Amino acid sequence: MNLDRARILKDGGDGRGPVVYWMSRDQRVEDNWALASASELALERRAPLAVVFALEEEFLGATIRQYGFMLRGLEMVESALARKGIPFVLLRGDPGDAISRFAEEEGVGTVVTDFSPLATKRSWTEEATKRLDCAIYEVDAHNMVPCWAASPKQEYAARTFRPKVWRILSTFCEEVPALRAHPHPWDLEGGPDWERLRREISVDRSIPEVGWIEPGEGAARRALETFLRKGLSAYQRDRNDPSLQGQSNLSPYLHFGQISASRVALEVTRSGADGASKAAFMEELVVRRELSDNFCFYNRRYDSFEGFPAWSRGTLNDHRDDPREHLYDLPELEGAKTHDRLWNAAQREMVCRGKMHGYMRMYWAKKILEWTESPEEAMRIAIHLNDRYELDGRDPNGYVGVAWSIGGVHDRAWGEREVFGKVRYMSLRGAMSKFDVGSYVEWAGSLE
Ligand code: FAD
Ligand code: FO1
Repeated sequence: MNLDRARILKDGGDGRGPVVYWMSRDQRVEDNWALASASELALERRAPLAVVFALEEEFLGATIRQYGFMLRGLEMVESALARKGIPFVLLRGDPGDAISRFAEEEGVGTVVTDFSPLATKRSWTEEATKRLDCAIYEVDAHNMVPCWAASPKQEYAARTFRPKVWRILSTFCEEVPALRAHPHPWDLEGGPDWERLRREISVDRSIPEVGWIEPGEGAARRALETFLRKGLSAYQRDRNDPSLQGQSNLSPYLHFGQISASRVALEVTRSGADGASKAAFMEELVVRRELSDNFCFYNRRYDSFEGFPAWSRGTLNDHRDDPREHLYDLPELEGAKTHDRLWNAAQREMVCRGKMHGYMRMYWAKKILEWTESPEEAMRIAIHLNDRYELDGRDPNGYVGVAWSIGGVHDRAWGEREVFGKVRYMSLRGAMSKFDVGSYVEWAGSLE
């Protein structure tokens, strides 16, 4: 592994004792640099190895829809690890605290964890780092180019980030070695009773799980294969048409780390699909996705008005008191009760399927700015709904997508108009000129 992929958070103890991979963002066994490095360290030291997941039952507005998807995926992680002789432990409670206690009780020698730029995971990791006596390493197992190596600062736009990432991408794109069976046993208490856990956890159950997408590492690989076979060649043409199924649907898997972005990139590059479509897909997967991590890593206000660039704060302030033709509150928006049938259809798609089409996400968030009292209120509502309903929500891509739509993050100034100021506007008429709005609305109306 390229050593820039890992950071030492704390050097501590004599290194003796079992090795733990504290899994959080990268919930998979294959293609996982954090797990691979924990395994290599444990083999080198002839020490036992375990994977520990700390379950926090109130994570950024997630409901049983997302917890169900995640826990079913983790159940498969446990089985795959068992085949390699590696125990999987699920702890409950505040993750920073739970990991520290576990490490102390079990005499752990080293903890390896994965990386997320979001405040919640950062605070868990800080807490654990403060309390642990042993060493703790952080491995960016999510990004193709580790976030800290891609750029040392917040980037203005895709155009400034793109050349930096592409320049060093090849130095990080190696195959992760297949996980080896672990010969040093660790007799830990058996894994959870999954059925019972799903019944028992105290999470919001008002938003149901969805049936159209199967969770887990195996399902993620099958979804990728299907996309390579049937979708990729038309990606360039169809991806921005919500009345077609032109996207890969990989975002729920990528969000929960059930598939690695590097694996997706590798298979896309190797495929014989149309070159323009491959390039368009790689731009989203490599540049746009990793740019979101860059923003959240270097901008602590990634989910608020204060995180917007100065030009957009200025222009939105200038238009703060502009009259709004329509004003809706959260229940009206949540219930898809606006005057705009296209917006209502997108809201229904998210509520019923847990995944809104990418083109509609931009339109949806921009209309929330247009129809609420302030950009702060628009941010709050858009993030609340995105995190509550989307399978792939609670993700840097979500915070940046909302901030791009409402606050011009990574975008440029456009012609000035009411409410939006110089932030890019999107209209129903524009949508109607791009795709068959009627067919999308009809389809969304048929969803249950
Ligand atoms: P595909 O088009 O098949 O793309 C493949 C992958 O590329 C995606 O899975 C994603 O990882 C990446 N990607 C594609 N578009 C973008 C983009 N605009 N920015 C960053 N990465 C991208 N994405 C999320 O993963 N989670 C979210 O919560 C989320 N919320 C969004 C909210 C708004 C308001 C907006 C404008 C965008 C949001 N996006 C979010 C980005 C994008 O819409 C989704 O990643 C995409 O629609 C997911 O579907 P897919 O996997 O089928 O995409
Ligand atoms: N990670 C954890 O370590 N523990 C959790 O309990 C947990 C819950 C969770 C619920 C919804 C969701 O979308 C993600 C969740 N994650 C959890 C994963 C993770 O921390 C995030 O994906 C990253 O922080 C996003 O960058």
